[in-house]
Amino acid sequence: MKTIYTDDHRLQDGKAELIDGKLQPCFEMPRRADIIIARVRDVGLGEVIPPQDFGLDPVRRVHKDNFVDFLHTAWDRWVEDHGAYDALPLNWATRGMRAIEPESIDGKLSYFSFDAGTPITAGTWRAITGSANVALTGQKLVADGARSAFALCRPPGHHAGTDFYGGYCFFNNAAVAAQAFRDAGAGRVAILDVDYHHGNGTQEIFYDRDDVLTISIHADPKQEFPFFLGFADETGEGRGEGHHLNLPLRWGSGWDAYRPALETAMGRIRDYAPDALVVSLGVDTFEEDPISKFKLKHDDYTTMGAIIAGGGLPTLFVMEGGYAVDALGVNAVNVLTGFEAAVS
Ligand code: 6XA
Ligand code: ZN
Repeated sequence: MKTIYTDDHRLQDGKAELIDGKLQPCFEMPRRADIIIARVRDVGLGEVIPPQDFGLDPVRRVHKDNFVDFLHTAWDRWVEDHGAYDALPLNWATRGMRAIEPESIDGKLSYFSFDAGTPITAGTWRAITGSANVALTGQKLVADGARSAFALCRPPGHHAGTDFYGGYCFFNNAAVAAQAFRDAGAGRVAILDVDYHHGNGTQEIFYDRDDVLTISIHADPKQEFPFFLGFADETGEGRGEGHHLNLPLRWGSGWDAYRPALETAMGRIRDYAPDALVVSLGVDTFEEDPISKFKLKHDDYTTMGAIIAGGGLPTLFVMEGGYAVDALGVNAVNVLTGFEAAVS
């Protein structure tokens, strides 16, 4: 399996996120991808290639123009007003307020974000366009006939919606890739999100569509971030009705609870019979993850890869979360080697 990777991810190097009532060093740090690419090379997973530049058109297929333009200009506008320190929002429009896009940069940060954990930095734009290109390059490999590819995206993407960012995510790399599959002729595409957190952005982007099935296995939103989406009764709307599946699990869940959910997800994917599968690959389900409360172990990721391979589909893996940094390479690459061992 080929891996698509660029050092440009290091340009997203936020100083601090608001978490647990404190401004703390960002969990979503460059070392995450450095550890994963080192493991890819150590195990000899396959060739590591740089991304091609696809421009912004494929990004604009799933994100609104005003959102893309905001991300493009946010850093410069922030620096004009506040100086060269990472940009974080201060407040949000809640019930009873009006979500009208403000003119000032502070207001725009509030309008387009949903948390205070996702700093916009000097290098954010180059990192997020690089990350989207990593996903698109992987998509092209698979569309051109590869059985699988690993898009080592960083920053991650699954929390980003048509016009919002948060949860360390700016552009929804998996959604951009899924749309690119459709635009390259795939009739139906499935997205399986195995990150610990609900893929709220991915769901929002495709919620009224029947050409992209989205499935997310995640911590129950009654307990866990992002809190306000990912409940089991969300099944899609309009044409999308029945094309979205949420499988929330309680804090403390281990492989015994996870495996049946994954089997259910794969069963639904089989019934849908898509032309391609995009896997939002988060490994923050690991027992030692510092911000999560599932209990998966190293070997469970190998089994996960084998189960996903059982779908028999052209498969693009897109990196999402995972913060037990030293174990990240082993866990992420275990999914990929588990997948490869099961297909060959
Ligand atoms: C709150 C938690 C952000 C979760 C990011 C993540 N700062 N999403 O891993 O999948
Ligand atoms: Zn996550």
